[in-house]
Amino acid sequence: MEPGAPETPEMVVLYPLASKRCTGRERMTLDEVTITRAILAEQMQVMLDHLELDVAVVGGGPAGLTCAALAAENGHRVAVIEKKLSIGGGMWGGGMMFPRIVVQDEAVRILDRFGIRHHEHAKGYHVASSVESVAKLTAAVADAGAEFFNLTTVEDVMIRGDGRVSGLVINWTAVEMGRLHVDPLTIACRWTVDATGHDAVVAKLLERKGGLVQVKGERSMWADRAEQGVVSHTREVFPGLIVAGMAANAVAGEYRMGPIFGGMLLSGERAAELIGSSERNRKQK
Ligand code: 48F
Repeated sequence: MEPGAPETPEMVVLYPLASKRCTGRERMTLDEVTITRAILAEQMQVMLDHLELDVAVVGGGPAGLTCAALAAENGHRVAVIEKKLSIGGGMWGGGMMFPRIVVQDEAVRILDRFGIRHHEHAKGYHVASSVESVAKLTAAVADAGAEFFNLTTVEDVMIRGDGRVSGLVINWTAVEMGRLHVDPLTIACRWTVDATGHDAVVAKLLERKGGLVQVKGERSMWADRAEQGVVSHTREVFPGLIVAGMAANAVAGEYRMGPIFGGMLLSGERAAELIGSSERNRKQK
């Protein structure tokens, strides 16, 4: 084929200017409409491909990201739905805007698994950069094949005849912020992970809609107790709905822990394990 020749007749129609390929020596001519079309067409396809998920992780904080990366590594079709522009939740800011997090011995293997550098400040207390932690967890989610839907708010769940949470009702965060009256859309998922942090948004939705889940609300600071609790409170609180991270402690009426993050990583790992073992059992039946 001649350098610069359009590859297919369809390309000429869809991308009249872009269809002339750059040979490497000449500068390509950029076409704004082609850029627009590329974004719209590609993202629309990504959205269509993710209308039916194995795992929808609501909230892109440390617990949600860990869960999403590990669930996707296990072969599940996973998406992270995050209402803010940026992924990372409460981890970016470290402690009181000092961008460092502390991770205890038990969870250091998770830092290592995702290539997050750390060093031991005092015996058992490992320190990592919060920015590096978010970046590497986020990269791990992407590398494992999960998709991100940021700027998207979960505003309700779908529960049909089987009595499971089997889907999420979503809308653009901008619609919520603008208090606009715009109907949402719905995606289906076998598993929902409420990783929305202190607010435990999905669990609270179920509480409001018929008291299907009880959210006791988190208690004050007690790092040691809270860090232990967050892993054991990571569980299926309603068919199809797992709570992870601070949402698990909020549901259980457990303490908070501040900027120690081992429990968040371990809780995300536990959520992925619960999904994995439940799916294996289901497939064996
Ligand atoms: O708060 P967040 O980081 O939750 P986490 O993973 O970690 C908690 C720690 O950051 C910290 C702590 C550790 O010591 O206590 O607070 O449990 O992340 C929750 C994410 O959920 C998003 C929110 O923007 C944040 O990024 N989120 C909240 N509500 C919704 C949502 C919603 N309705 N739809 C989508 N995302």
